Amino acid sequence: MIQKYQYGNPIETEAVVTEISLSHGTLPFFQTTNENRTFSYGLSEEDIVYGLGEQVRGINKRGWKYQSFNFDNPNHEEDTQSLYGAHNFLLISGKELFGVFFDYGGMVEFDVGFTDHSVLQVTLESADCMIYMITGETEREIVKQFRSIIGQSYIAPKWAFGYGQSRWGYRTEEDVRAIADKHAEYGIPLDSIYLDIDYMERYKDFTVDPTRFSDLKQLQSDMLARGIHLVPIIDAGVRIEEGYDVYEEGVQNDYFCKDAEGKDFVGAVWPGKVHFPDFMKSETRNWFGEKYQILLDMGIDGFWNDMNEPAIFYTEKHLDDVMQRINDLSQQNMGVNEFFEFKGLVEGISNRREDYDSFYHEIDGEKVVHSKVHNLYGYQMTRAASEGFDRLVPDKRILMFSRASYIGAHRFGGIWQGDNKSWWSHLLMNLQMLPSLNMAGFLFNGADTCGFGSQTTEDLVMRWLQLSIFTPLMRNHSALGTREQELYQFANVADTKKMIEIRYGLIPYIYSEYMKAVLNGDMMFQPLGFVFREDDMARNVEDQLLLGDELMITPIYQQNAQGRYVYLPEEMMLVRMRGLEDLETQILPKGHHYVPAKCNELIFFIRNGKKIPLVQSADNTTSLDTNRLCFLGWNDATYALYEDDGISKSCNLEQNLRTV
Ligand code: MIG
Repeated sequence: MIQKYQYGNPIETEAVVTEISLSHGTLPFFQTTNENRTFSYGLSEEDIVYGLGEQVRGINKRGWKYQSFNFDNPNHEEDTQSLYGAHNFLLISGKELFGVFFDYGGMVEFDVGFTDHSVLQVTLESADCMIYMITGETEREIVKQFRSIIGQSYIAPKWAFGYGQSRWGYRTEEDVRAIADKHAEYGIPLDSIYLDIDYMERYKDFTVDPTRFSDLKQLQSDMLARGIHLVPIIDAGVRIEEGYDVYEEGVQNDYFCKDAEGKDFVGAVWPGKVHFPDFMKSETRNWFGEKYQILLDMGIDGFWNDMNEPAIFYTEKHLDDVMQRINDLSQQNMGVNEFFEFKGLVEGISNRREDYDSFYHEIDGEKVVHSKVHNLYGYQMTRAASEGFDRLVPDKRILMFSRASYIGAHRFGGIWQGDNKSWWSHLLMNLQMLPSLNMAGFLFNGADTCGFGSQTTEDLVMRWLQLSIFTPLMRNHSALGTREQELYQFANVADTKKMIEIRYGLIPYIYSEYMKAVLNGDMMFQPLGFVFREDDMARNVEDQLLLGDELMITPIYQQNAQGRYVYLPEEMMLVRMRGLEDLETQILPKGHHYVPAKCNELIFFIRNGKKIPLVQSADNTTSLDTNRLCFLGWNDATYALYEDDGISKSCNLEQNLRTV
């Protein structure tokens, strides 16, 4: 059952697409205080709090405080409170069982038993929101109800399930060709190469640098002939430059966000000074969406939208103030206090709350300060792109994923988990975010595998691949200046290559599970407690997940570990794989086990009485021979395989399912 409650005058987010009539009684479970801004729920000892989508910490969110306020934080750690997305859905399971969605585009604070371990407290910045309360028999069923009101998740093209290679630092056409050649030389399957900001001319959206990429159309067509798709980045900010059509059209037609005086707001990001498109306006969305045509016409069929929290390096006004103050300080004999003031001034220059309070959107003719709808910005940018694709290429799926997001954006694109680090803790966090992202509708997702910032290591590369093998997006991406981490940069390339081959062998299964989850409004990755509901041991597992109804994944996330402890809530089949044809299986009883797994060995489990399909690997997804299926698991089992052409938009579950 779903009940909808209204407080104050909420700004429409369009997260929910189903008409639901308002309930007028009091909100169940919660105490409402602080003039309807704070909602408190008394947690019992056994309660688990799931949800919050893209957030730090565990599958069970209890014991920390979180903030929904989309934030560019490439240095996030355990004590971080907000990341790139805002997904205000919680599912409480214990004494009571219910899901709750705080539909609110501004800042929300979730104190999940941080101040008091027995109190969950949600505080909104203003008392204007819609709250959806969902009750049901099981966790999975509650999620399905929620998903049914927020609309069907985005469907990525099948080629996007292939391996992708990316790095901030590929600067030229020659760089791109070399990446493709190297993968071919080593026989590493590859479906995509990502173009980061350096393909653009002075970081201007929808331009291509003519000297470094003299003919992108030709490059894309050469790459496609080898089964490789180029995926360029698009940033939120539009460079201020006379003669640049996107800038000039935006100014002429009032497509940009305004400052307090009504002038186009100026911030600074990669291109230098920029204006931010007002994606809250449908005119702006229509216009920006059609700009992708320039790249679509070159044969490009995939994009990633970046910097759309939006990230702001600095604003002119604040920079002036900072410079002024630093100037004053430098005139004095700087003591320790002045030194720390100076340090703080410089460190605090980017992504400032005051800057988000200083510009405006136009929503239904009204001027609305950005911070009130901050969390919707990346969502509406992704929507602009997706609706543009619907008009420009109505019959073809285009790959689209975004960095910033809000619930609702899942209908228009996928997401990646933002800038992580080449840290073992971030490998575990990658796993822990998967179910909460699925609850919020984000099925096409993945993290920068092997880690974005910081220096990766050969063993981290291997272990991280052993998780990414299972996620829809499998993209190796790293930051400028970090250790190069294409697989052939390491001595263990023969082993990592085998992991990529296993990925390709699993694609029919991964794709099928993804599509079933999309079309059934279901989860692809579930916490163990969603299925083994009466098993307290299973309910507390933080480092294993169920994939579909067939698998339990158990990646290794500690350096030098030669295996790991695994909890089996039922008898299962252990699979240990060094390559597609180099594997052993063993049936293990319910209970705790230590499972050895050397660095080059992938381990996972097949659930009792189930099987999964496997195929031979290939150079890319287009050359996969999906007619010759092999199976892994219980011989007498059947599997419902979803298959389609992977590119057209109409996807019918019944027609495309077959029992194998
Ligand atoms: O300020 O485009 O998250 O994936 O490589 C950094 C450069 C901007 C952030 C993205 C990252 C990308 C990088 N971008």
